[in-house]
Amino acid sequence: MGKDNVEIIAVEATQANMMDYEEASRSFDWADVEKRFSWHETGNINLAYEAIDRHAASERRDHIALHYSDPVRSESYTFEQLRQQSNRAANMLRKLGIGKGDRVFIFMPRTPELYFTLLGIIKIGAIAGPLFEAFMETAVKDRLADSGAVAIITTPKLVERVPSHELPELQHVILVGDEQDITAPYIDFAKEMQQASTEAEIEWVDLDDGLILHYTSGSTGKPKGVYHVHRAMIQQEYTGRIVLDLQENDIYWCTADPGWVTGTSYGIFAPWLNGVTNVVRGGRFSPQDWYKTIGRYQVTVWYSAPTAFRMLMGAGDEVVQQYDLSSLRHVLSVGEPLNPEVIRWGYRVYGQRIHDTWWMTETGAQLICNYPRMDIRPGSMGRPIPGVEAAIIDDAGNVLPPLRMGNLAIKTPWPSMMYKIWNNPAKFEEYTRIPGWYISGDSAYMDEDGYFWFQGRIDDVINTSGERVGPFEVESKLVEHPAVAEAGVIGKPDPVRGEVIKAFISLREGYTATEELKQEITRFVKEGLSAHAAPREIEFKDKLPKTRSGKIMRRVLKAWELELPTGDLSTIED
Ligand code: 6R9
Repeated sequence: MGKDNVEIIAVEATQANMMDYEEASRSFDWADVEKRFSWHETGNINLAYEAIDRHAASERRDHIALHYSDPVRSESYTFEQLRQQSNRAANMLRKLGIGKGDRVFIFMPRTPELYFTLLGIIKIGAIAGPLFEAFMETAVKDRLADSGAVAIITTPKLVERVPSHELPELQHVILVGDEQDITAPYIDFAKEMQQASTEAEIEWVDLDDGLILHYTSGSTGKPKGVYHVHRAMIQQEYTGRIVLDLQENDIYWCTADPGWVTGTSYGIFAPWLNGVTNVVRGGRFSPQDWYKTIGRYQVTVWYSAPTAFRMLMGAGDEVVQQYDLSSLRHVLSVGEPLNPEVIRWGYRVYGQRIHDTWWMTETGAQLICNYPRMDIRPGSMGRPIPGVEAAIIDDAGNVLPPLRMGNLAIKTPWPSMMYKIWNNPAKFEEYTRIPGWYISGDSAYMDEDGYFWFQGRIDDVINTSGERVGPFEVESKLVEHPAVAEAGVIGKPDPVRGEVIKAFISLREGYTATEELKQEITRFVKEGLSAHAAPREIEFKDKLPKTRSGKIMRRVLKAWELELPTGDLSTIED
């Protein structure tokens, strides 16, 4: 069977594979996974201990835990070295009086210091809040204010975007950078780390104690703080084994930034809970550097996102041939629909099936996946992993038969499910409004063999390059601009980014629609919120379609954009 024939991926299904899956699902018990953790014996619970210290106390002590590189730095750390560095970070934070349950944010580029700090936060039982380096002032402020963060670790450059004077609860600002750039009241990370002991007591916690807060976007309101607890480690370890297929000598590379849940659950926790070497690459995306990274470290398992694969595909087959990718044995994707075209391309040029996985910030770990021994149906997200039950349900909570489209729902609970939304119990209830089910907000259908097929978001959340952007957050920023009267923001389909942000804007009296004004407004969002939230396209309108209650009807804007029928307009203003 030649690899040029793409349909092989879909028709390789054998009865044996199917039975393997059925069998695993039948005999599955989360209690068996729990037995793999040291707390099962000792009763002492802390994710950072399981991820680092446990290995440092074993024969894997001197095994490489982290290979880090960016255009200027290149460093490697063993599990024992990570144990020591994260202890230093824990001591540094404790010295400031930070402890269990405190929210501590990290706002810096991907460097080893980020990883030491995140582990240190977890070791003292505090709650880590990772932020994308790309966030501008409003985005940073909203998240710190909502969470009541007491400390932030950032850099001399990025600290300009931390409005301390508007954040009364923020007591400590720690800077990672050159000493001469750091003056009081800022704390010098390097100096504190150097003085701190490499030994630290770990704060033992309960499985339901706070671990991490990931802010993510919904269709209304400000971004919400998705609160995860230490229990999540059970599913992160498990999916690391059965979905990522991590084995003792693997060299694993997850390309995600820890500002995104993929960059923590699978860029930190899953590999280290499994004691596996983790590759982190700082700096910007470039096909050449990415392929070089695979060759240089001999990466075996690679987890990335559709946008990245599409950009790699765009860079062409010739580039691939210039690098050694022969070490790869398992490739996975998450974040948005993985185009069949990309799967075919990956199979042809990498000789690898790209395994799609579906999950969300709120779910904490993978739920519906193509795992190693499963046959891939290009375009499908895969099947629920053993231990997880998924269904398509209607709005009343009835389970729909195969091939009917509806709400993608997961039977509650599972170990890594979010514990709550910070400060916002009402939001949490929206997800669990149907008893026994978690409503994802995605629509999908299931085929007759139990494969799930993603159809879209039920709400207006935009997915651009795999990042969730709430239209409301962008609209709010847009109307802050003096020229903007009203703004409606939608995701417009895009071949590379999945969706791009398009803004419909009505102008205030006295402003004229010009190309310069478009550019100025775009810059305004870029500098005020973040580059990825800035509209790629702006269209000026005299008036925007609104409901009687004054809500901008994004669905109508979308219909305009796609030249589709506008549907039921009974609630439109006039
Ligand atoms: C991990 C992560 C979650 C939303 C989710 C869905 C979309 C994620 C997908 C996918 C199609 C996949 N999504 N994986 N859509 N196929 N394999 O991405 O978390 O940033 O919270 O996004 O992303 O719409 O609801 P998050």
